[in-house]
Amino acid sequence: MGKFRKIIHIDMDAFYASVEQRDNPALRGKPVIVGGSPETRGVVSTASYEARKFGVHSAMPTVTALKLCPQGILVYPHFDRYKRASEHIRAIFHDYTDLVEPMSLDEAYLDVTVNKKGIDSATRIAREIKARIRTVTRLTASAGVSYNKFIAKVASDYRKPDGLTVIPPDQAIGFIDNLPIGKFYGVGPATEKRMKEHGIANGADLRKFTLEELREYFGKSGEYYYNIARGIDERQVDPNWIRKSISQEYTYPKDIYKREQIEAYFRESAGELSQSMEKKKITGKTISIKVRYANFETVTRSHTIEEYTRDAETMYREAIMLLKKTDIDKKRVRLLGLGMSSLLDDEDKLTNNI
Ligand code: TTP
Ligand code: MG
Repeated sequence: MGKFRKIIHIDMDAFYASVEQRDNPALRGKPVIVGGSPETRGVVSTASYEARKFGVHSAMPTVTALKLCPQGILVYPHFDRYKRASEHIRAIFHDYTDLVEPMSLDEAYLDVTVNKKGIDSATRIAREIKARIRTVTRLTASAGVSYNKFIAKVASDYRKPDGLTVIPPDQAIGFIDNLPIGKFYGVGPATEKRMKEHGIANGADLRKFTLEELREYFGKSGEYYYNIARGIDERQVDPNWIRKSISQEYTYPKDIYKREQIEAYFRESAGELSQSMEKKKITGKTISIKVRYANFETVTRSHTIEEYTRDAETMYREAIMLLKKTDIDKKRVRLLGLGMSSLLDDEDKLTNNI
């Protein structure tokens, strides 16, 4: 066995929309928008590739999507169908290895370094899996093959739909160097903006910064960015991994003290966290805030509410209440953070009818 692991990342193409097109031939080749009703401020879950050409994308309000693409066909989600397709693809993965870490209904990491079929080539396994997914579900998937999770994930997104991208260890740095920073897994729109402020447009730019600099700019994520710029990601494929919390934080270039500035942070952050939870299909009951004062003293405050939620307004309101239990009126602040825990998967909600 070589010294490198063999990791595959599989991600279904326009998943919900493809299931809808599969099950209703009248939708094939058409701009399909899967999402909630515009009347109830619903958002887009996903859109078919035909609809994406108009700029429609996940998490966008359905109202906006229908303005961009008036001929778009709005379909309400059929979670039972997505769940069934998901069970089918997971069964296929387990024919090759039990080291499967599902990230959502349509996405998983596989470690096939050692596999049940004794196949040496991870590329061949990826090809077989894609073919079997197509036969069993009549849907297409894209796959990335590499020696760690980060590169496999980015590779699966590289050529969509129906893509297969293989990045061997000796090509990793070249691949990362040319990768736009917004495509890095773990770099959302807010981080992308800040990266660009530091002159970081791609992987090559990111690698110019020291660990200390990246820690200073991005807090605890700094080390992650430092490593991935070098093609290093030791995270294991863990079949038992369950998310226990979700959070984000921001270190200010200069300490802040104005209440409006602090409230503005929580307003924006609640919106981003809400989107991120929508994407991950989770809700939570415990809202936490984190405040680091200029002297590095750090406090966290949390409150558990009655109902599971990912509503931005609710999280914002709770955060503002929690601020009363801090010294923001007396001390300058260098970092703010917002998080949710006591999480629930929409899938559980679905099956348990909570
Ligand atoms: P993704 O894999 O992110 O998107 P996708 O499969 O629709 O398209 P792509 O070809 O780019 O992979 O998400 C999988 C499914 O999860 C998606 O079909 C619908 C759902 N989802 C939401 O409900 N809300 C969201 O914000 C996102 C991103 C996904
Ligand atoms: Mg997908």
